[in-house]
Amino acid sequence: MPETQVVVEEPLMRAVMAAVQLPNVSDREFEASLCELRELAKTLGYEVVHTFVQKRAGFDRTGYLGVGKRQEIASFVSGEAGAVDQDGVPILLEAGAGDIELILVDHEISPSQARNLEVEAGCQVMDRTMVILEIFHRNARSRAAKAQVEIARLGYMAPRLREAAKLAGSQGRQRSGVGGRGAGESHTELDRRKIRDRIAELHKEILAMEVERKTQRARRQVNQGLASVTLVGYTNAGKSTLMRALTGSDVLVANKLFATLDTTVRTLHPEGVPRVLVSDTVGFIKNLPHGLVASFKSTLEEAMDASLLLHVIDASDPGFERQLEVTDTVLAEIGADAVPRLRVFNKIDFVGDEAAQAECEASLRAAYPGCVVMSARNPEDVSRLHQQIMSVFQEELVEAELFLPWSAQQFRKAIYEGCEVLSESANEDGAIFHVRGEPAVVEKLQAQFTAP
Ligand SMILES: Nc1nc2c(ncn2[C@@H]2O[C@H](COP(=O)(O)OP(=O)(O)OP(=O)(O)O)[C@@H](O)[C@H]2O)c(=O)[nH]1
Ligand SMILES: [Mg+2]
Repeated sequence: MPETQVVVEEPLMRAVMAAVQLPNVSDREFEASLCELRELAKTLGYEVVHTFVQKRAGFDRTGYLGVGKRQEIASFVSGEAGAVDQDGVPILLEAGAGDIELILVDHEISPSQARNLEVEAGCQVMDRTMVILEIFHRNARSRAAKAQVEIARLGYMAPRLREAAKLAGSQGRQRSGVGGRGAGESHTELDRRKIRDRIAELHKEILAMEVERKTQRARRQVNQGLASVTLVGYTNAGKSTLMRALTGSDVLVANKLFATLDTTVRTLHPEGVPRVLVSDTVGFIKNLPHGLVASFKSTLEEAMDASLLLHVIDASDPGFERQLEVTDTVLAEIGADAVPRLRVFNKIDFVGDEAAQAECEASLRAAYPGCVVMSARNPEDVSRLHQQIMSVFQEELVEAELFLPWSAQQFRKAIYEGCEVLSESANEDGAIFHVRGEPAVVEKLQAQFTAP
């Protein structure tokens, strides 16, 4: 299937990853996390050419990794042979050393750890949180998403800028630490108050946008009844692809993490009764920075008004179970665990050969009763899901008789739009419709015509 977006491939910049494996983290979990960081780096335009790992009981307070590991990284970054470790033993250079632009750290580290690592290795350092914030920053399109990301970034940067300012005061001017890009010397002069003011200003902006959104939302509900579905799930699971397939819309699909940051609402297509709204939402990830959870909460909460959540899971990802748990946790955090949920295991076409797919499907069905196993790229699967969604809502429909006086014929259109009309007859005083529709919609129509 052709990709929906023309991606201009720029040459990737070279980066290394560094990670401490703590005792309570299994090898598998550790590997999965590194794999994900590699994908995050790629989304930012970096190729990871080497990974430095170290098992430790805790992070080194000075530089996250032990001093020996830091020296190893420093010589790899510089690409210069001849360096020696703390015991005077020459450090052997691995192939591909030198010309490294960035060190990625797979945890959130403190400003001073980042700075020390940066100074010793002679190269910019970005921790996992900063990487995610940077991706959100680049992908934010709407005014609301931009403001939310900026709040999260300021929250993250504030203590780091303070640290940089302190250092600049004591050692003269220096480059700022983690997140140094675009946040150079001038930022060290920004004091706390300025950041606080900016955050307050952004909050005000968001609040104003929320009021506007609520009005739109209320309008939508009045016009179209209440049936709505929200797609949620881990980043890159295929939510937007499903959204396109289910609604015939052209939302952005990309093999990148966090392609979607804004909630998009479209109508389920082909339309039926009731008319169902589908929302696409921002994806989740392990260790989603707290600032971001808070920022996106309002956007997500709106989506959580849905009557049904479709939790989309990438069945072809070896780490899908962990991803599923992360999504469940975030949903619980934002208070959405009470909303009925359908688990949709997507990308089954991407799970090995036919035999492997059948085996995977059987084990998923056994482990998650009632789940859907499908491929968003298979039109038959999509139409089956479409039917399943419709039947959830149709179960709640009621049949009723509506009497419309001849004097109120302007409501005809509303009846046909809001309900399925099973039959129509007429007498001297008006028309009688036998309809099937959502209880709320039928009730509202009834109230409108019978009102004196
Ligand atoms: N093979 C296969 N690929 C799929 C399927 N569904 C989606 N993809 C691909 O997976 C990638 C991610 O899809 P998106 O729809 O952008 O994922 P998303 O969940 O919206 O991701 P975020 O917006 O980043 O949270 C794209 O390259 C899609 O083409 C599927 O059923 N099978
Ligand atoms: Mg998306």
